[in-house]
Amino acid sequence: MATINVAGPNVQFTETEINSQYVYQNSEVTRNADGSITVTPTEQKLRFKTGRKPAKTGVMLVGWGGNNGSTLTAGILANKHKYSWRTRRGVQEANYFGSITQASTLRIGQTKSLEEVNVPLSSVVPMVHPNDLVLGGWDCSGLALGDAMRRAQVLEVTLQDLVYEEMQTLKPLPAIFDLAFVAENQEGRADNVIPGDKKAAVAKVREDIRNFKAANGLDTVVVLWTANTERFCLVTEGVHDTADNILKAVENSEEELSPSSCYAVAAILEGCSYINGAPQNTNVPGIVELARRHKVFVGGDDFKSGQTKMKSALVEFFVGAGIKPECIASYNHLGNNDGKNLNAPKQFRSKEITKSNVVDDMVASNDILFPAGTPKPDHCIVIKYLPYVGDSKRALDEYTFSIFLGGEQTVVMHNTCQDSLLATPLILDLVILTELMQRVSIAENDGEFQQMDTVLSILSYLLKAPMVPAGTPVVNALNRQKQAIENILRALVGLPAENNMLLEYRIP
Ligand code: NAI
Ligand code: DG6
Repeated sequence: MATINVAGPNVQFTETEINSQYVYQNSEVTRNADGSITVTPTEQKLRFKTGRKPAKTGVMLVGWGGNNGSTLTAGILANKHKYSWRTRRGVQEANYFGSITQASTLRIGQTKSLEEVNVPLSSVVPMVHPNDLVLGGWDCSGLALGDAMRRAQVLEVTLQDLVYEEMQTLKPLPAIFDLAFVAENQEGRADNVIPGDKKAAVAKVREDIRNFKAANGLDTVVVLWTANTERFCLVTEGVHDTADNILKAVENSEEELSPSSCYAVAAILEGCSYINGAPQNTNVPGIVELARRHKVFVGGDDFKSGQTKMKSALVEFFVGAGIKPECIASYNHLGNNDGKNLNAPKQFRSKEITKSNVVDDMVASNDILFPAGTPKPDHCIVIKYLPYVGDSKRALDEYTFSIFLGGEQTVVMHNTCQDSLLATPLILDLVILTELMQRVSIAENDGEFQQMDTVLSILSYLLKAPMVPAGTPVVNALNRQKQAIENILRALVGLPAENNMLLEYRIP
């Protein structure tokens, strides 16, 4: 994808870098003792430096043989080979629908004759193309990827047949596995496990990353958890609280150190960013400190694919419209292995947590609808495992709102889709944006360039319970999250944030 050219004094393109100067305009607010509010506009001079050449990037998936992992692999092969396949509706061609970097556009401006111009998100600054990603990873089930794809029952059979042979050559590496963290019903799947204790397993995974990088001549590897949802680990002082204690916990093969945290430690020690696509609390404070020490990114938690994405758009919209959400009932049933694992109470609880907190910032943003001390909306999450429907997840949502003068509005939504076909494009975006941010550095005034914060909160749009740097607000509102991505991309090439004032159309 060709990138756009930006002219003007705020950006310089060298052969290897894009250097931009950006005035970050913001507002500082003081709450006064008498209850009034004083707002002071602020300006901060920033400089961004972006490497122009995307790194040769590898992705190591934890849970490679699962529905998401096998679907992602097949999807990349289908696109790379430009496959098309017959379906009952006609011939289908490979695409990357559902990925914001590959299939969404942003308004870059208008021509002199006031024609609005939209460009692909991926054309603002150079990004890795998904077809160029090298995939690898681990799974506690040793099935080769072709058979894993068939087991998943996600893709059209005609597409499966096209990619099967190539996928059969791909085999997941043995996993760090501990049945104490996933549902007992997963035991039968675990035939590909690293023997020995957690210390030995972390060392083996580190070696796997080094081998993968060398064998494929990669510049960088992103490690991403798309394995089963674990129960939350019991965060304990002396074990999970600092980088040194986490390293000690690995050394001691600590029982309460989850497999997902073990992969995180291995990734970070190998200089790889680590993203958690499931709900559990993998990135405990000690992991974040370790990542900061090694100057890599961590992100999470839990892909935001369907019901929650709709919720974080809808509630933002209704609260913004001055309509008060009173009650949200969210029901799901599904029949894939994710549903089977979530059938166990502790693993369901992890998912319930990430699905539950997604309206908090929107409720807190409006004290006309929600005066201090009044209850938040009733909000209930139900997930049921019904094997027959497989990967075709059904989500039913009922929203009840208070409207003008005590009136009531009820909105009901029914969403049916292949769960993994919504989730896998998010994996691409998470990796592509992470690789991009690895090439970006930022400086204040004449200060030194540094990396963005270790906790990569720009990924929030893609995740249900976004991790943010300690002490900073969590934004769940979907539009705000998308705007953050788009405006940061614009800043990288010296363009002002999109303000949608459209004064050029309004001034006579
Ligand atoms: P899946 O159950 O098909 O795949 C998970 C894979 O992880 C399995 O192949 C399993 O053998 C493997 N595994 C389990 N423990 C492991 C370990 N310790 N090390 C290596 N591999 C391990 O699940 P699916 O549908 O691919 O989802 C993956 C994760 O993503 C789940 O945690 C799910 O909750 C989460 N998620 C999925 C979404 C979706 O729409 N598919 C959306 C949001 C989150
Ligand atoms: C049922 O809720 C199973 C889950 O794994 C979800 O399918 C997944 O977390 C996606 O959730 P959402 O809320 O983004 O559709």
